[in-house]
Amino acid sequence: MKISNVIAQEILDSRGDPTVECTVILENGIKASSMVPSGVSIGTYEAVELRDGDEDRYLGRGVLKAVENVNKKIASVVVGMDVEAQEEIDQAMIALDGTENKSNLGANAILSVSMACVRVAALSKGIPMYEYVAGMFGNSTEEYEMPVPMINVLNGGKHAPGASDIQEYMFMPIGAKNIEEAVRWGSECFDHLGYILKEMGYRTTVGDEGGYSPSLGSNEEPLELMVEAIKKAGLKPGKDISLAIDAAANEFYVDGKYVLKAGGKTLGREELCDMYIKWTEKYPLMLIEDGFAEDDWEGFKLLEEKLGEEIMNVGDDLYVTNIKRLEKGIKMETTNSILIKLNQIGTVTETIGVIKRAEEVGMRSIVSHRSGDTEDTFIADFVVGAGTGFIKAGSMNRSERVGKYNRLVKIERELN
Ligand code: 2PG
Ligand code: MG
Repeated sequence: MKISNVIAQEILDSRGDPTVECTVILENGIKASSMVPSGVSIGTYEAVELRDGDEDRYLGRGVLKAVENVNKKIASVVVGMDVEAQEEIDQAMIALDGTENKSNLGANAILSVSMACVRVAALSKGIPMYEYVAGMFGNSTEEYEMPVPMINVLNGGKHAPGASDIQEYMFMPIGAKNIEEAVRWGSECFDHLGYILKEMGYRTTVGDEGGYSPSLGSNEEPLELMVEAIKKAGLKPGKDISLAIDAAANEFYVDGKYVLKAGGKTLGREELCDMYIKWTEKYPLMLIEDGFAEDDWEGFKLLEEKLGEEIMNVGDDLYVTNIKRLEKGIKMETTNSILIKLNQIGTVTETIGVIKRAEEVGMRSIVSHRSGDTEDTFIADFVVGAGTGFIKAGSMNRSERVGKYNRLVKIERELN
């Protein structure tokens, strides 16, 4: 079915910052929309999110230029194209942009169209989006793998200034029999963690991704409290629920050193690695994301050599869902896993390419939200269709996070 129009508009994300929503309309009259998320701990090598820079509106964070780029420039090339020709559509937008990092049209402009095409194509075919995505990957549409969620219950770093240096502490309900149970366990443990913090006299206000943001004065204590919360919920740490962190170490990397405010330590690459090793020995920590800064390939490699057999060593800002950076990581054997964010690269086609390449070499992919997200549940359907087995979608709190979990539970029920 041919695209008859694409219309973008400026809306707000979960931080109240402007972002792009695009509606794609087909010749049969069917239409669907998608909303682009936005990060705050952004990797240097991410595709460019176009902002107006006009200080009179939203402190310069408006996206009217990106909106106009969709409505005028992108519309002029994609209108008339077959909506199922995702690769052609994405390639046409990449060519129109003409830059390496999509700084001309904006990755936010391009991705809004790319995502909306997927959604409207599925709708037009009368199938669920996850099934359509499975088809794009060449995956089975008979059997689906539901993902293990990474539930971010303690926020720090740029997502909660004043809390821990480590940006995210997550529950991974690896022992749950299905996504419904995983979500229930996550919610129960999140509540228990809240009661524990309250009893200790800490604040239980939440950060950008819906996790608590206490000032504990230590980066290790959160792990201890999480284990306690798992036990309080009547579950077994390491068997039912394991732990994960996203250090987002870029954010505390200063002049070649890792500067941890909580605890007042400045660590070199080896010392930081030793800290992670110690944590994996003491706690059921099964995943470390961005343990090192985005250009500290040697740091990731060191962790991979020491712990690659035991834990998921994940690159996020390291790879920025970019095939070139992934290839470098594959060559260097830097990590065993990669975080996937559609807006880091800017098209669905390129995202699929990165996931497929990772799969080829036995690396695991985790489909992820951004800290500034929206009510769009695109990644829930996307991860089920992609079948990567892992999703990172925030806490059991704040609707832009819980919405993704609700959608996953509904998909599971539908499949059963
Ligand atoms: C991350 C993300 C999402 P942000 O670092 O993994 O949790 O944060 O969207 O701010 O980059
Ligand atoms: Mg990250």
